[in-house]
Amino acid sequence: MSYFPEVSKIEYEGSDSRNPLAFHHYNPSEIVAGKTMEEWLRFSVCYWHTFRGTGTDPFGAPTMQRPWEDGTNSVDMALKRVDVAFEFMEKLGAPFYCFHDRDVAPEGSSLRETNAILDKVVAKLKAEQERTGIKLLWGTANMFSNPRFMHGAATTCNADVFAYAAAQVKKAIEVTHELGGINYVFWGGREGYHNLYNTDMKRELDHLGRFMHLAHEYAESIGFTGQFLFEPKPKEPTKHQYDFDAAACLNFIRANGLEGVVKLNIETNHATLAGHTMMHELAYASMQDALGSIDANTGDLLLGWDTDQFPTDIYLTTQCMLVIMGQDGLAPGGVNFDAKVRRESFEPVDLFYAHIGGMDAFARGLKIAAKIREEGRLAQIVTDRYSSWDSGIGAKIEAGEASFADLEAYMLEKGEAAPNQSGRQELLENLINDCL
Ligand code: XUL
Ligand code: CO
Repeated sequence: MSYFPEVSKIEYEGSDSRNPLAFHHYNPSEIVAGKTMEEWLRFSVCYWHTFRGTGTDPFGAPTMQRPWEDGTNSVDMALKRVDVAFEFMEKLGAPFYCFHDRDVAPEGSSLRETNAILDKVVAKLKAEQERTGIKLLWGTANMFSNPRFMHGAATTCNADVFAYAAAQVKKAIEVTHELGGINYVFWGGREGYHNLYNTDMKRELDHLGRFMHLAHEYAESIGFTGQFLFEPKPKEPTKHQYDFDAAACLNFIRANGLEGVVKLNIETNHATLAGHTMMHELAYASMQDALGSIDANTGDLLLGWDTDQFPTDIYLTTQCMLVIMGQDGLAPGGVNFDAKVRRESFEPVDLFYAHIGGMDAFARGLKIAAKIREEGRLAQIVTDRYSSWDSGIGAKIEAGEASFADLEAYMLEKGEAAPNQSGRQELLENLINDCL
């Protein structure tokens, strides 16, 4: 039984190919800057958008044609969907996938029943992973869809809901471990507030710190060594989300003694919702050794919400890869397409076009970033720009050998600072274009 009968294995055909069901740039075994493309890019398919997305938006009904769906959220449907997912991922040649507990299996009428259903689906996921060699990049728990989480999960005002969330994350870590998951993500969609009049922010954040320590202790106790990752997002669905951006997450991590325990999974559309570029968030996380993985997507310039489109902009993927190559890759993390086809692209084959486009865009970003790094002009310009710090007064300041009084004496003697050099922004933009 095939769910995508019109699609065979997607192969690399090179940049002259006009076959829309072939890679034009992503060639998994091709070596770029010392590693294969597959090693650099570590692509992952997300279960939620790709296999559970219906095309609904706040204004309209589902649009997606998914002939295999029977219109239910039954256990049988969940099991059948595993076949769909693995056929898709195998044909695409994606080495990894990610899921929320509730994407892969429906909830039962009690936590006990829900866990039993999850175990049943996980057994099938495990068999399919073994059959295909596809691995779990990360697992996570959906603690935002069920109405019980309306006030949050780890940051709820309802202690019972905190306990439920703890039980759910305990189980999600167990199944991630069972499936050999390499990372575990915490995205706190409802961990935040809508109104400060009714919110004890200090208490909520203390609870989140407690929750993370409990999660870490439990993971260690069962031998799960996968990397924990926070996924920053400033808002949506909550008005203010505590994991606002990389800086807010890192502050929380340090304030709660979670350094080394939690790194970051940076998502493009979340970065832009926070008023940052993706490159800013990546560079900020990377410079603090906290860039663990990325959710690759993009927003829309004219829509203000999290549209989670597939990334096709070569400048964006080049900027991502410049930072990722700067830290020698993302492993054990990867490039997860937390992206959905738009509701007008409703045919199953559109899922292939979307992923092929995203993978090709990242492959191009990788090759362009490699060229920029190999030419070395960009790095040279940055080195030159800071050369006043390499000797003389700059070197003394960096070495901690100059006090305010020393600096005053230096400048009184000199009378005026050395002239500034041009920032060369236009030249730098041209330099990037030279390598496209
Ligand atoms: C929501 C989002 C999530 C996380 C996992 O904006 O990005 O799907 O990636 O919970
Ligand atoms: Co995401």
